[in-house]
Parts: sequence; C-alpha cells; structure tokens
Amino acid sequence: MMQINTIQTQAYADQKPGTSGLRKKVKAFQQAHYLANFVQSIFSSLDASDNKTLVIGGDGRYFNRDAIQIILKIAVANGFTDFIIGQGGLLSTPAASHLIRKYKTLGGLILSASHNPGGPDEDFGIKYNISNGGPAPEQYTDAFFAYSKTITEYKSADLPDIDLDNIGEQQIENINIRIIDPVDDYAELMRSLFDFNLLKQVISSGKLTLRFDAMHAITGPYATRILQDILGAPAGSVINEIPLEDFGGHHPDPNLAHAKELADLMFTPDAPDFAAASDGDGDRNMILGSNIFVTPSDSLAIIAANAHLVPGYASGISGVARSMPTSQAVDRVAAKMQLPCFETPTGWKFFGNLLDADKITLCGEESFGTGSNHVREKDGLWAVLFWLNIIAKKSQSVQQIVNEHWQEYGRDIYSRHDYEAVESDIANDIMDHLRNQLATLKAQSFGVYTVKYADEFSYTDPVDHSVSAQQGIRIGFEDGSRIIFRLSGTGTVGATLRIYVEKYEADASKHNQDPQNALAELIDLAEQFCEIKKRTGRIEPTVIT
Ligand code: VG1
Ligand code: CO
Repeated sequence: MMQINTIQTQAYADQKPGTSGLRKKVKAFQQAHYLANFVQSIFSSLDASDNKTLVIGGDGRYFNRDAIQIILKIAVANGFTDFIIGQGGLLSTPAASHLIRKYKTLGGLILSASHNPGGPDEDFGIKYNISNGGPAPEQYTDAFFAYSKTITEYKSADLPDIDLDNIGEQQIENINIRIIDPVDDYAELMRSLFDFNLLKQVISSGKLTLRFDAMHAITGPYATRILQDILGAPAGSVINEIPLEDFGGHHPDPNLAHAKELADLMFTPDAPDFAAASDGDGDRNMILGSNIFVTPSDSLAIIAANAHLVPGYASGISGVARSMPTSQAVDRVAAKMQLPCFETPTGWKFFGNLLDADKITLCGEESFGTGSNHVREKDGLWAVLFWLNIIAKKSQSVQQIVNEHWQEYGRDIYSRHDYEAVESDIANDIMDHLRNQLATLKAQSFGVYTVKYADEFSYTDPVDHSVSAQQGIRIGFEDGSRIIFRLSGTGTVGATLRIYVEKYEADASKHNQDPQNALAELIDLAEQFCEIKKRTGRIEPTVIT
C-alpha cells in the first residue's frame, strides 16, 4: 500500500480565485505548501463521487512540471486513481476541456496564467474545471476559497515523480497514469466540425495564405499539426511555434499591443490573406486580414451570421451569448436571425450553464475569446479554423467579409482602455466614485450623449438562478453607445481598471474610421466619470485594444 502522509500547514488568506482560477506570481506559488493548500482545498470541497479520474495539463510555463508532480501526490492521497496528462505536462485549455468531456472524467486541473507573462519572476495559475469541461462556477470557487482560509493540513502520497515525457500508460499499484499526445484528440474534434477537405484544397494550393503566431505558447504544437501538417500550409506559416517557459520574455497576449509585429505585417504589401495569434493557454484568438484587424466582438457576430457555412453548425444554432462588456454587434445578428441572445458577466464560467442547457451554441468575449458548445472553454484555434472555413466557402477576403457585415448590420465601433498596476486603494476609490454617480446620471446629457441607464451589472443565471452581483458599472446612452468600467480579476499586481467604450454607426460611409477618433468624445466622458488620469497622474492607458 502506498504511504499517505498528513502534512501540517498554515492557511493563506489570499487564495480567492479570480475571473479564471487562482493567479499569482510564481514566487507566491513557491511559498511553503501554497499550491498544496489550494489543491487540497479544491479536493476537500468536491462532492463525493465514484469518478476517480482527472485530466491534468498546462500551458508549459515555468513551474508547470513541478506543479504537476505536487498535484499528483495530493490527488492520489485524496483517492484519485486515474490520470490523463498531456505529454510534457502540456495541454491547451480548450484541449483539456475536450478531454474532460470525451473521457468523462470528474474534472481537470489546468495550469496556466493565460496571457500573463511567465518565468521565475512572472505569473503562474491553476484552475479546476468540472465534469462538463468548463471552469468551476462560483459556488465551487467560493467553496475552495472558504476552505483555503481555514486549512490546517493536507494529504500527500509517497508517489515517485512521474515521467511526463513518454506517451503511454504507467501503473503504480492501483494508480493509472496515461500520458497522451496533447494534440490528437483535439485535432480529431476540429476535423469533425470544419470542412478539412475544402480547407486543405485552398491552403495547400496557396490560394489562401496565412500566418499564425503561437507566441511561444501552447498553441504552437496544435497549430503546426493542424494548419501545416494536416491542412498543408507551407512551413513557416506558424511562427514562434515552440512553447517556452517564459514565452520568449513576452506577454503571450494576442492583441495589437503584444502581437504587434504580426499586426504590422498585415498592413504591408507582404501581408498574407489571413493572420491570427493565440495566447498562453490557447483559448484566445486575434483575427486579422490583409489591411484589417477584426475586433473580437465583430468576430463573434460574423461567426454567428455565417455559421450555416460551416459543417459543424450548418444545421442551425440555438442562441448566442456575449459577456456584458462585449459590443452589441452579435445582438444585431441574433435579432435578425430571431435567436435568443444572453448577456453574461465577464469570464467563461458564466457560459457553461447556457451551453449545457442548449440555450446557446456560440458565445464570446471582447477580450479575444470566442467559442461554442464543442467544449466549455473559449477556443483560439477553433476560431481561426472557423474564419478560414468562412473565407474558403465565401471566396472573399477578410476585409470584404467584414465590410459586407457592417453594411448589413451597421458597425459597433469599439475599444478597450486598460490601466494596469493601479494602486488598489485608488482603483477601489474610483469604483466607489462611479457607484456614487449612478443614481443621478440618468437623463443627464453630455454633448450629444444622453444617459439612458446607469447601473451596476448583476446577473441572474437563467438555468440555476444563482445571482452574481457587482459585475461592472454600465453607463448606456440613448443612441445605444455605452461606457463600462470594471476591475480585472486576472491581474497579479495592484488593480487593473478596464474601460470599455462603444458606439453604433449605421452609416456605411463612416465605417472606416479609426476607433480612437470615432470614440474620442466617449473616451473623454469616461475620464470625466472615473477620473483615472486625474487620480493617478497617468497620461494614457497601459494598453489599448
Ligand atoms: C480577462 C478578460 C475576460 C477573460 C479572462 C480570462 O479577465 O477580460 O474576458 O474571460 O481574462 O481569460 P479580467 O477579469 O482580467 O478582465 V484567459 O485567456 O486569461 O483565461
Ligand atoms: Co487564455
């Protein structure tokens, strides 16, 4: 019998999961028993079950391998007997979600801090996904946090360190560990959704040229296999394809700021027809065409409007959802298609119930996340394949597709301004200051903008009726424009204030404006309301997307 040790520990006060799991500096995770405490808190909070199988994998960032060895020992001590682990400890977030569903495991542990930088002085993260493959809902994460605050001991088995690098099964007493190829199951799933024959024809013949930036993160192996090996894109189409523990020193964040070289390339004569990038754990995507950047909000709307062209969705979609700060572009598509459209708080965990109940098929967030009912996470490469399938089917450029979409529906001009690492007290004061204005803002006019509503978003889940309050401050105007303020729940230094600004433009002659110009008045108004520049002395946002 394997020896199970009970280890005395002291509780940490700061293990509250955020928008997507627990994210801290690596150094925080390396404190005595820090990771063990949290993992034990997860296992101790789960209901008893006969299902003793877990999926484990991460984005390969620094501390990934150490964490997996620690987790395995605690999981075994807590009665888990079967493990499915990606080779090298690697799994993209959507691939992990798929494995949980496909092999009907109790859940999975995903090790990632997503788009945050990696390395000994950077970030690490861990989250638990439940049996539907999706991030643990708030009832769970609240329970994990509550347990972590009073934990006094955890259990750890005398399991030797496991070889994570060789594919195959390892049996140790009654424990079964399967090291699998991280890409196989996921590639098969993608083949079942998209027209791979058509894609192969246009991509391998050079009719449709592409560049995919894996940002030295997890999608490297996935994109290389699918886009190059299977669909025939020439070598070099996937760049930065080797996952590195520190992502080459960059933020693996696919946006105009952090994937700048790729974005710049798309506005030169050498641009391929299509370009995309993905984040640390492979759930985000950025879509670009020659001379155009597609906002994630528009991407969701265009995917919904064209879903009938894609085999996996050709029989129809049941509904759509977007996070509250995501632009209203998809709402217009839903209205025209007479489909239900839901508005959820930020974070993928809020889509799970809607997907499980088949109230929606497609969903997305402004933060470069798009997905469907094929898994219960957002999925970067899935969005890329969706776009490629639409482009191939329509034989149009990205720019043509976007412009025609705007002509039909109008354009929701959109931008997000992030102020990172703001002193927490100042950030909280700003939110209070905004809250205090809500009652009096209604019906006030500011230039051409008249306030229609001003409130703090609260969400009642239509399936389990759970309520999530304080999900962001919304100021909506009579013409449909909105300004939204919320504090990030994924940062690890101070607070990050996100300001989301959008404006609807029906007139096609005004569609090709620069968003920063088109939104200038609203951006000034946002400052008037929140006073971030005034209160911090900053002159501009840290990141504009
Ligand atoms: C951010 C995004 C949110 C996303 C979350 C996790 O959260 O805004 O839309 O779901 O990251 O994405 P926040 O609380 O920092 O705004 V990932 O790719 O980091 O798992
Ligand atoms: Co991510």
